[in-house]
Amino acid sequence: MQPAELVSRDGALDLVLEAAPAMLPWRGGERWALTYNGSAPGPTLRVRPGDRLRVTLRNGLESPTNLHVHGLHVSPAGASDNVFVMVDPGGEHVYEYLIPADHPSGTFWYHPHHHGTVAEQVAAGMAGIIVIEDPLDAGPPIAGTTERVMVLTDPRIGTSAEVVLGWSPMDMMRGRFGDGVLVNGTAQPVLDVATGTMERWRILNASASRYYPLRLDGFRWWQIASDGGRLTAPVDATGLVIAPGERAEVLVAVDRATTATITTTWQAATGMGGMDGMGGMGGRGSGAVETVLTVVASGPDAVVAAPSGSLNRVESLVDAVVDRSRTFRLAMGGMMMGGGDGMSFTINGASFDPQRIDVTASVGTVEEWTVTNASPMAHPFHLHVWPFQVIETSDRRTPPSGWKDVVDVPAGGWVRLRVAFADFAGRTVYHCHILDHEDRGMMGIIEVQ
Ligand SMILES: [Cu+2]
Repeated sequence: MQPAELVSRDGALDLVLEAAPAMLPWRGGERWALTYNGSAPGPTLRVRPGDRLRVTLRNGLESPTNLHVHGLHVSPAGASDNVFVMVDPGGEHVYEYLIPADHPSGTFWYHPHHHGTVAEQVAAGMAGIIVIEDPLDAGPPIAGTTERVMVLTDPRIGTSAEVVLGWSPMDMMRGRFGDGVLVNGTAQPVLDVATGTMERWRILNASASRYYPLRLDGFRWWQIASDGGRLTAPVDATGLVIAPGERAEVLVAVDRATTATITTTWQAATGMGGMDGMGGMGGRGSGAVETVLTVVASGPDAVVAAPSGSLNRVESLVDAVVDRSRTFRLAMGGMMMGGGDGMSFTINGASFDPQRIDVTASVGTVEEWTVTNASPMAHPFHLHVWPFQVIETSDRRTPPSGWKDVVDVPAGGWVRLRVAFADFAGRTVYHCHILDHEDRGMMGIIEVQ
């Protein structure tokens, strides 16, 4: 159930990622997918702070692609995390990422980012996890836990490109919702675990559009990390919602022999219910419950202590001097009912233009960004390269104590975040992580000088 894993050695990991369609095993038959190295998700890349990660991306697709290392704090320039690179069908590009020696450990990921083909390629399977390992993993509460990655996707299931890529304009406007949630490419897997153990799951939402409110019945669980690594202390994971692009690392205390399930609810927490009148979510009503994963625990009951104490020191930006404040207005406009082709997706009134720099910021400054959303859908807002901290939200969620790179902006609401442009100059993007919205223009360019 775990993806293949490639691990750095002597400070380097050098690999080839071949983007290509493939037939994957599916319920005794096969399903068509877009893959990295023949699998969906692609291999997990396991590296350490200070490593050099070199990826030769080969494009065996029929459309242009490229590669983005989501959440990594690396240069956006040259052969590093440069989203303006385009790799044509049949072509290749060598990416080289120098991971800073002080890079936070955590769960990051890679996926295509060529404007216009992102949603199609990610929704059809192209995503993989990057783990940055943590020297602190040898201590409590992590030492002795059983680590697993869980990539949540919801592709369309079919035996041909025509079926899997056959989305309607309405699907693209509302977001692509496939034929049910998969964990590492498998529907409703069963995980056998032993009592008396602590499970550690790195959960990634690699879906193109779908939010996952997750509920675990049967065991206690705690969130210990979000997008950019560890929280300052464990928090009860009840009520965990993972937006597209987000990650959550959790600990699960397996203290008794039972069968536990993780379930998700259709869009319950996102304000997306209001979109149901526009055709429903893949035919399912808001509030429908779906099983994600079943955990079967066996063995004698055992006490598994709750994680406690400090996990991490995170320098808070709450009291930082703010050098500049900006507002980003996310908006959807145009024809709502006419099939979607007339829709516009904008930030501050403008659709993405690769020739236009929307924001110029300076290395060494801290900025406060207010991201507003006047539309009837939630939008997950993502900034490349520079992680941020969430300061305040309109729905009064408690801001997570760690670094983030995606934050849900609720329908009709706003979030306030702070970004420290401590290092790296260059040009990159911020955008909505409902990938069809990004492909249709809800994206802007930032240049840091
Ligand atoms: Cu959006």
